[in-house]
Amino acid sequence: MRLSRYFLPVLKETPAEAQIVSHRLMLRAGMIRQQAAGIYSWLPLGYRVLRRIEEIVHDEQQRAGHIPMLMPTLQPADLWRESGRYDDYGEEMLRITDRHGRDLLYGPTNEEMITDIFRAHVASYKDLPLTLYHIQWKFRDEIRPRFGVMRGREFYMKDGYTFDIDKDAAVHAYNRHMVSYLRTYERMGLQAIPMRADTGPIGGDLSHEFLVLADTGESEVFYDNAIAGLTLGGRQVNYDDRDECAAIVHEWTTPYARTDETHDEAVFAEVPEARRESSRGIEVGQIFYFGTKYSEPMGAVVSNDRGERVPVHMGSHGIGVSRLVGAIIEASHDEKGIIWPEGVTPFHCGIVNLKQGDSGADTACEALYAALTARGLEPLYDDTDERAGAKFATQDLIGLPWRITVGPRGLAKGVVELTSRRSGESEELSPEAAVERLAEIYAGR
Ligand code: P5A
Repeated sequence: MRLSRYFLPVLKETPAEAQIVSHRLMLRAGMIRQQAAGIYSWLPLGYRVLRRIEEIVHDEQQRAGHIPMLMPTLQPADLWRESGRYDDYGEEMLRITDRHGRDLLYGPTNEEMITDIFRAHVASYKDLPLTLYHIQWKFRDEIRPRFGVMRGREFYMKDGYTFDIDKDAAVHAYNRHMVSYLRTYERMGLQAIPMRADTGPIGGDLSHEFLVLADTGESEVFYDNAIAGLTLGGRQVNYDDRDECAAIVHEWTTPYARTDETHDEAVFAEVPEARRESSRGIEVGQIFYFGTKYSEPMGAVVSNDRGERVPVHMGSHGIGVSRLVGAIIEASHDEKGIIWPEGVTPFHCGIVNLKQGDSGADTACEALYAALTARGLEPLYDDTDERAGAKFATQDLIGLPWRITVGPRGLAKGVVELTSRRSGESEELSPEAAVERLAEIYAGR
């Protein structure tokens, strides 16, 4: 993309309404625009990051054997009357009446709708296990939407629903989700710690939230720092293997890690004092096992291998896709701006032309642009007439992990400069070597 033809409305001033760094940086970097309280347009740069995150979520869901689909944002109220949640959900639910006087709602989640789909089409244990998911906009009329996309009213969520014949099978589905979520967050450059959680309006008695540690998080968290070093790394996981998934879950859930909702001082006191940590965290996902809470009242029954009709065991599993954009920035920025992890960056690198209009510099930048594109990389080429200082400031603000700087002085020596946004370190190398280096960095991403 050439910056002169792009739409990147960066702000010079820091917007007064933004209280936390991710909100400030998303506004300053021209990623979002607020349209109403807690409702945002995703401008081109923000939209690119949202899409990258969504792609990682899809990829890891399908790796775990989960099936993508799409349900609508608007739902009939009658489905929620069947489960009893139409009245229980309260004021967070946005209720709508259509021209025929029918009650609808803008979905805050989809347990009822998926249960309806299931009961219409599945009748036998032979069709289980089944996990269906979608990534769709949700609406919750939060009393205090704040912190930009972190606590929006309209927000983008991946929500997956599991159907199993009994509790053991459903717990495997739960474990499989936990493992796939750990992989998902790691690919985004995040460490998200699973913590025992309350179940709130979703229900059930088994639930974990995934928390990214950050001072601006809304939850207070308490944990054994033995968990902070755990990574899945390149581990290959067989998602059909119950023991393997259970072992990983055991590894991640044995050290103490809870939010203020479930915190127990007496149990925490058993962790050696030097390892006890308390801080704040951002909830980027939550998983639930709730058995037959929806299948029983809604009649989602299947025949088991003895020919008996039994309600199916269910769970639901969510990732805050739009919230993750903010959470990643909270975890990865400095005083100059955002620092995108390679896994989610909106462009793979920036190209800064120090002397726009100089035929040598222009030709070298065009050649770099073509060479990077031919390697499957997407550069953002700053071909504007801004002075070098302003170009660097924009690059630092929008946070692309790598920048190639091209100017007549370097070209006279046959080199360009490759700079890491994270370390700030630069290296002079030939344009060909710079392309090669970036292709290596992004291989497999
Ligand atoms: C699980 C999937 C559920 O709704 N039903 C379907 C279950 N869980 S949840 O914890 O309530 O939400 C899942 C994730 O969505 C994000 N989230 C939000 N993001 C931005 N703004 C909001 N107002 C908001 N509310 C929830 C969180 O990341 C949460 O973990």
